[in-house]
Amino acid sequence: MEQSRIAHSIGIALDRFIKNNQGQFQYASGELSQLLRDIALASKVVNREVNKAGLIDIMGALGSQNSAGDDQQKLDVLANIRFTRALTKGGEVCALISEETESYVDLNNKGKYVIAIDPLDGSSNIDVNVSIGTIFSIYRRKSPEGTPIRDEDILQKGSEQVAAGYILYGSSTMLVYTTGHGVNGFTYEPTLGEYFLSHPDQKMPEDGKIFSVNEGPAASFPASVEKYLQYCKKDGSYTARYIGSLVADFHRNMLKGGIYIYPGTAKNPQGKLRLMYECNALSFIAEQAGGLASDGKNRILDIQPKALHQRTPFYVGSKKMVEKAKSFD
Ligand code: P6P
Repeated sequence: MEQSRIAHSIGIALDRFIKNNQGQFQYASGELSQLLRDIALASKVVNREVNKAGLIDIMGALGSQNSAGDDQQKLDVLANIRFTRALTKGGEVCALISEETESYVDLNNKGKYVIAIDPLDGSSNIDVNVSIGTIFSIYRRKSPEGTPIRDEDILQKGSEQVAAGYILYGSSTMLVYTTGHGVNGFTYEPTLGEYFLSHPDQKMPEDGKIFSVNEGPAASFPASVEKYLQYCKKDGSYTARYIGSLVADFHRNMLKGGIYIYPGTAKNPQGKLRLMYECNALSFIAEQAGGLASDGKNRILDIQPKALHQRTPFYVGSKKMVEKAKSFD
């Protein structure tokens, strides 16, 4: 019997992949490797805690609120601690922007990078065993190393990202990231404690038939969104899929084609999702995979942030679907 049929090859390990491709990264080679290694390490710890959440007392709300007044789940806070610790130890990060903290956290003013992170997005789904995710953006600081952090380091446009990614804690755990040279997906093998390349050079289908929208508040959607949804429904060949966990909905649309829309509503006129640590990262990945990301009018990556936790309407997914959705006014 052919040996390959006995021992099927597994993809290249994340560490090796980062090293093999660090030449593409425009800054000092070892820095990105260290940053991504720190994030991958923290994600392995979070993955372990997410997977046993039903067995130990870390489910449910903590009884506190985050900067936006959202109820913090115990795992939100735990994940924030894990990522903050890993990035502090790595020494490469000067400032950390997190959904879980009001202001940015000053980690090490000799660090050259700024990270914006949603440590555990969709955490209200933990108790019902639905997939959740981590979303991160990596920026290069603008101010000189060793000097105090400035607003120009923190409030950078999404187009300034040097890397971005997400971890999906789903039926399997995946880390998907880009450094501006395409998108690659890695699947975690818990028995080996390693991520292995499973989705090389991911491309988002140019068109699709899946729309991901919570139509509960549809009565207060902008007319353009209503018209687009009517267009899809009238066609009869579309499917509505909404997991209620951004990373899971985004990842499915990456693989199958689709559009995710979180528009402005009466309750959230600027939409619910955050520009700095949800939309920018997924927009960078979407564009690198051939998709589009818009606020309904403008390219997400061109938006100049004015506040850490600012929200934006979010249309992201297959190029032709986003273009069609934007064509309605
Ligand atoms: P709604 C989770 O709270 C989240 O930030 C995203 O993961 C998800 O897509 C969205 O909000 C769900 O919001 O209003 O549909 O429950």
